[in-house]
Amino acid sequence: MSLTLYQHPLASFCHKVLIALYENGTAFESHLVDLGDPDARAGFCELWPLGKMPVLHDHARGRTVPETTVVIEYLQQHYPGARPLLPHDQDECLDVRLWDRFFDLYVQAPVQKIVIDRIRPPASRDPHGVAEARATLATAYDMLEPRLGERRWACGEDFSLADCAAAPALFYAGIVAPFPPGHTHLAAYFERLVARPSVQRTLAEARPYFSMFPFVDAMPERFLRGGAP
Ligand SMILES: N[C@@H](CCC(=O)N[C@@H](CS)C(=O)NCC(=O)O)C(=O)O
Repeated sequence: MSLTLYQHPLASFCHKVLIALYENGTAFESHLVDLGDPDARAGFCELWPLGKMPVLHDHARGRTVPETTVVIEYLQQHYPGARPLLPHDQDECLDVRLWDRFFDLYVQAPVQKIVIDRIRPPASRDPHGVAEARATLATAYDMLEPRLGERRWACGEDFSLADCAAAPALFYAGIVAPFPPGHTHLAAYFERLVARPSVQRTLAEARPYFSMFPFVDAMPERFLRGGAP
């Protein structure tokens, strides 16, 4: 097996790459990284000293590839499947990259801020930073609502890199900050995402670990239970 993905099934950025792999049926070996284990963390940091998951290692080409967006572009270049996740047209590609950045930076990042704050000792919590993160999420939801009224997927009719980023970002965002009731297009897009087989498979693999999620108390029963979305 040429490709090894260093990942953890609960981690949202790992979901982004898993969805891309499953969309194209790309063969890979999974190496579960427990960053709570000091030896496992030290070993993983030898691959990528920043210690951020996932990281792809390609044995055939002798390359270690960190950063989810780069990993997915790498897969498309060197292990293309039937379903390209970046368009060939360069202008369309810019749009896909923009919305990929949007979901990573303005949905996933605020969610991480809110989640990490919950597990900090009370004295080191950051209420101001959490309020800023919640405001960013609210703006992101407002930006997505009209856009998703006009498109099936984040950038049009084709499922893309941007949707790989959107699925885990909105999955965890919707738990820590539920979509406002009037955001029907956003809610409908989320349902399309979770109905996608690649996303269902990723969530099914995460399910045994959901009890470790700091906001598990707010997770909808249907995700805890599994089965049809
Ligand atoms: N920009 C990175 C973000 C990766 C990231 O934040 N991964 C999280 C898991 S969802 C992580 O490894 N966190 C561990 C830590 O910060 O110690 C990417 O796109 O790969």
